[in-house]
Amino acid sequence: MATTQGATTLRYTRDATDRIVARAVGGATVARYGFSGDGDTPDFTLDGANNVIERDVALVGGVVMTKRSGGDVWSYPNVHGDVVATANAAGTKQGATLSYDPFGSALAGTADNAAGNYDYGWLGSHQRGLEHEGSIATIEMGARQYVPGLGRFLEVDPVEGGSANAYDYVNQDPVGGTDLDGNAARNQFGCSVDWSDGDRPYLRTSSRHSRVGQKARFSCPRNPGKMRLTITVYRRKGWLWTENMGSQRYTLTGGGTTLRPRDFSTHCAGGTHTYWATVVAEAWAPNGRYSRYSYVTPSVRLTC
Ligand SMILES: [Ca+2]
Repeated sequence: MATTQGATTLRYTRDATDRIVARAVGGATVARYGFSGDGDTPDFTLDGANNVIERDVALVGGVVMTKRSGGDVWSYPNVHGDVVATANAAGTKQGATLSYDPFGSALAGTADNAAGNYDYGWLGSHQRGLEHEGSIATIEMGARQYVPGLGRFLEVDPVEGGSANAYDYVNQDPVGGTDLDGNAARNQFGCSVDWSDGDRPYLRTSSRHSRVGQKARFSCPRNPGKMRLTITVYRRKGWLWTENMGSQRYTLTGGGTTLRPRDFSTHCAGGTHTYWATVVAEAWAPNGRYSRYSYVTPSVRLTC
């Protein structure tokens, strides 16, 4: 894929698994990226003449060491995984402390920890490449390019329902969630919700109970038992206000949970009213932070 901005043309070459294996600026290949495993984080970098110029070593705690003939660079992340400081081979901090706005725009410069103007900054401990050759920085998020200045992806979501809309990034919660592969929003412990497996949540209600159903699949492989689903049914009461008909909560367990339609034991009010329900899924991290996914069902008109 090639992108041209002003006089600068960038081209990435990808392999069969969509990993970037070469980067060209102005038609000349300036870097090739090599991998030693099946992930999309490069382990070594070659120049245009196929000489190995760098090796990337991912260390515990999210530290990434860039081994270079010109001197190793150590990149240290914050708790979000953003590179906030670099040190040289002697352990001496280089330059100012780096910082970013919530959506990833660099506020205090860019680290030089990879070849050329393609470095690791925001989410740099995950080796998400920051392309800063041109004046508009982009971040390579797996399947898609992300523009931190916009908080949006440049391409449509390859997985329908992976986030709030086709270009949205992690439901606009860039602090609590990530989308490292560009396919679906995940919270910091890898939890995600996939609405694409069936209908959106719906509400059916009767004189005896309401039924809120959907087929969303919640996946929380590293954090089982830490998700909760809350269903709340509302009734429109007059033009300006609504009545909360009550909530029910369900704790989700297991590495992946497919929700089935749920009965909800609220009673229909007398007369003809409009009802709707909110479905909120929350995933907790051990430190108390959580990600939230919410959906409002279409409203239904019912006479009891
Ligand atoms: Ca660089």
